[in-house]
Amino acid sequence: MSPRMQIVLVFLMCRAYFPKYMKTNSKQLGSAEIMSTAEGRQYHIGLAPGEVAPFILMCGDPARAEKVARLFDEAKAPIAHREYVTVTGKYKGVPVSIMATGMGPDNTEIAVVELSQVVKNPTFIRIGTSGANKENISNGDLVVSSGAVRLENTSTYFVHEGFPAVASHEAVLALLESVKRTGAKFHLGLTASMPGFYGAQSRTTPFFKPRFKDLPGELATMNVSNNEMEGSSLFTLAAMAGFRAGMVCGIIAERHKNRFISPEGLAKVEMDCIKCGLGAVEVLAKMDKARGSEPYWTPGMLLKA
Ligand code: R1P
Ligand code: URA
Repeated sequence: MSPRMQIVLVFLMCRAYFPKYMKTNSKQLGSAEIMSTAEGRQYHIGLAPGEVAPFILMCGDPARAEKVARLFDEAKAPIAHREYVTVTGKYKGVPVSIMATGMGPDNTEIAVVELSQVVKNPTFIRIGTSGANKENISNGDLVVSSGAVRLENTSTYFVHEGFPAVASHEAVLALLESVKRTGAKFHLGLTASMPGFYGAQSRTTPFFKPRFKDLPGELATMNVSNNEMEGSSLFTLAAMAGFRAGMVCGIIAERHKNRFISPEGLAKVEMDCIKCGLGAVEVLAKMDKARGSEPYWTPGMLLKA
């Protein structure tokens, strides 16, 4: 048999015995668990390797993603699939992507799992909005999260109830450095991540009375700064995979005074939050350079620089 025929035969045998790995149809998914095509395109987010940068900003709202992309030095065309909208470009020379995930921990789970298949060693920075529990935190402030209380249950399908949802120390430091530069009032603290906006955050609305009357008040007594919906699933999954993750949120609701932010205030705090996230990417890129081959960034590296 000619060498060429031998190659064809081996290929046909592989395809018969390992169909999962030998797809010829580029739209065919690997299996019902590995939800990507042979070229690595992911089922929900619609992205393939090479289309996402290792620094990934995330937010719920696609309109915010567009505002972020407008601040890039250069940006490729958005890739939109279902509620996931992604733009990849550069900020201050650093390759970066912004993904709008839509709302909730379940959307975040899909985003993190699928993004992890298309980009090596990602760093996730969530730039969100949130409601304040503590009286010293007001509309227009920014909160950098040190960790998140896992009040959602998406993460419990991966880890024990006691598993901590913590932000990576490098992401926290970079966000703190960056948040100072925005000029906004800011806080560092714990965030609670809920699986919903109304009942799960004790909002009483016509027809729908929450089961727990005052979660924001209770959380304030535990020194939990703010509430949102994605942080704990992001931190949990990133920690499981050994990736960095951080979060900064703009405060748009004072739950302690039952007061929502003004439209002008909302536009400002959203932009402050975006700038904080982008600035953190810039800082992290510098920290990575200073770190060289060291596994973790430590303050001693400043002394050497
Ligand atoms: C609720 O209004 C949404 O806003 C917050 C919550 O986490 C939830 O997604 O974040 P985003 O502003 O990033 O969407
Ligand atoms: N996002 C939330 O999840 N809760 C708030 O109170 C405000 C924004």
